[in-house]
Amino acid sequence: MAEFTINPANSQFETTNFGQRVNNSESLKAGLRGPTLMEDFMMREKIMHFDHERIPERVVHARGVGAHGYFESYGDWSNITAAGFLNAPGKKTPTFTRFSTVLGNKGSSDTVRDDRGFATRFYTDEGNFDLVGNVIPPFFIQDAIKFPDLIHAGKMEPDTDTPQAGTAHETAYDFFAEFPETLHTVMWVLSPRGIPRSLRQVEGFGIHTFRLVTADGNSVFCKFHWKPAQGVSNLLWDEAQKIAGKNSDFHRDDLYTAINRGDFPSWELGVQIIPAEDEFKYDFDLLDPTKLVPEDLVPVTKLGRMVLNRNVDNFFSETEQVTMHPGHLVNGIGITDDPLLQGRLFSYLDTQINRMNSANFMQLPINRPLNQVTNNQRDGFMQSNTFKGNVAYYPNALNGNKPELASHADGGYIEYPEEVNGQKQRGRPPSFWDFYSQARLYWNSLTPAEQQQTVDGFRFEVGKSKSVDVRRRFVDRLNQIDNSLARRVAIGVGVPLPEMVVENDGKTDSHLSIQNYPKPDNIRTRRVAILTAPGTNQQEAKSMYDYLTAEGAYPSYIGVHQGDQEGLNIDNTYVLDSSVLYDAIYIPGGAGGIDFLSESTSLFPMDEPKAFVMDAYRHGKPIAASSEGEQFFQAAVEGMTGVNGTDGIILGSENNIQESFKQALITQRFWSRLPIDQNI
Ligand code: HDE
Repeated sequence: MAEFTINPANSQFETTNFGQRVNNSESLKAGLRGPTLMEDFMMREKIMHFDHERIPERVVHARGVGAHGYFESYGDWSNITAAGFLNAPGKKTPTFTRFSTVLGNKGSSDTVRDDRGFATRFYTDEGNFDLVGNVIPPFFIQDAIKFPDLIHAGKMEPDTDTPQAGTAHETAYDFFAEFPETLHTVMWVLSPRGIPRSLRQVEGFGIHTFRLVTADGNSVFCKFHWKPAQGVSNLLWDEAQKIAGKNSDFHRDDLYTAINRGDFPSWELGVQIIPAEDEFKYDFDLLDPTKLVPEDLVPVTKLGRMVLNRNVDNFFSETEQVTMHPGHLVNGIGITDDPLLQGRLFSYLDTQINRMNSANFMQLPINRPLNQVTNNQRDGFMQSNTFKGNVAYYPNALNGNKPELASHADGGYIEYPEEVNGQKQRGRPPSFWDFYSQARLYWNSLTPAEQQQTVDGFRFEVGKSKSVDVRRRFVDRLNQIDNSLARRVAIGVGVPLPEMVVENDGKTDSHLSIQNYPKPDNIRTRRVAILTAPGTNQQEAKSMYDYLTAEGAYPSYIGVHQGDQEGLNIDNTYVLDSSVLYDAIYIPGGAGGIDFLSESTSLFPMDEPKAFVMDAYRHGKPIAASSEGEQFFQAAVEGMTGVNGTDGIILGSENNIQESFKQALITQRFWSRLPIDQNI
């Protein structure tokens, strides 16, 4: 993007768009107190441009954050694909990744409950390959023609334009209850997967079954996966809701900060490879996007690794103007007859022409491929190329038939010669008609604590429906998945407890739980609040701060006021910050601090330091306390009900708690502290 990059700091004079240097702080008037003159070209141009600054936001996935990076292939994968970016060990390809929520408008909060987009563009030598995926492996619907219905039901209700950014309302659950193929994905969104702790700690999925095709034309089916080196983690709903108010840019800030500090997040790109002869081997259809391929059945082969190492310079030019498209394919990667994918191939270009207001948006720096684009497409709004000569057609003798048509040998795209035969008809194959088995597989694969989070999620979301009929119909659908799940939700949303109609087959997959997901061996980027006040034991506070910093964590002192507080330089205060914005807390000793914190002060909301500790405790976060800090911890949590035990609570003297605190930070959350209401 270099030749289009402008650094205003290096530009001496302001000019108009046609290059005239100007002084445009005041408009041109007839007399200093007189009317503004129409002839003021500086004012007209400046205001006109401002009036046109906005473009339509994406109709879905409007809110996002992007970052540049690179992909590095682990090997030569030409045995399964002709894709050049995968054909040599160590081969590097630049990438751009955009994460997004789905339903909320551009200005909504990051931590809403939702699926999320995970879209990556590979700027390969052979053109752009866009892997436009999500963070949840199945999708809600089987056929693209239902997408407008799904989104109309899930987005704000049209009469009031509420609620913002989430499915916790009547029309969503009315639709889900009426259209049960949605249930598997609804289960995922309502589980902890729907509220990630960080966009660095999500998996990514291509969802559809794609094809990999070799240079010889051999093909296998594949599912794409992104596996985060940072592990997978989520928020609790109480945290997510509070964060939405405290910092609606929580996920964006988290990504920008980690990259700015050199803690580059990375993901391994993997594929589940399914040989052509196994197409009909499973009890689900590979073309049905509401199903995943359990990793216990088909393991993921890791092809390479992506590192995000550069933040955008300009949100609009890059993140907002990037136009990802599942139809941007490179040689060696092909599509299947998945009816959702087929419809997507139409939708993206169509919506982008609307949003970008010109057919030439692929010429923008963030969109154009690294290799040269040569074809006979011409003109259109904002054409920025100057094409020489009089030939814009093929075949042509005048230009010696240039640009030529590329054969496979020349690197031309290899279409897999799939046989197609059938009667024209609407409908879906019988192999698409099972809506409950994988929803059950997912439910069964969650740990008891994750199941509780999911039940709580349903109680909240379904409970937001004013219509008792919608709540009852939805609970009846859940009952097709699992009776205990349905009963636990039913009691919360005030509908009759359903009798069992299907036996749970007990099937599980060992790769679906977050709690059991492999953890990184370090605490890099973990945010830790060190609670201080006048009288805090400086030595203890500083020692923990230095230890955590050396381990790569991000500690912050929380103080009573900003600036110098008895030698500690305080950035964050009990007014600015809350426990929900941190992964863990530490309470150093110091008698003065304890006394001070136990009194109310107008410098922070009443009992805020105690609320810090109480929230961290009931959210299952690691808490360390030393010396008198331990007494403050006990005083804060005394009398709390429902929270269980001391897992992840590290009390003791200054030095012997540091290593245990580190181990607790690796665990990240102590689910055992959270209550469970299993037997209803
Ligand atoms: Fe999208 N989707 N989608 N989608 N989608 C868009 O394209 C659409 C689907 C996904 O960061 C839109 O440029 C249809 C599945 C992501 O720029 C639009 C269907 C998956 C992004 C569109 C689907 C996705 C989009 C809106 C059903 C996961 C954001 C703006 C057939 C595999 C990309 C735009 C970015 C964006 C249509 C289903 C992921 C309207 C019709 C399944 C990550 O074209």
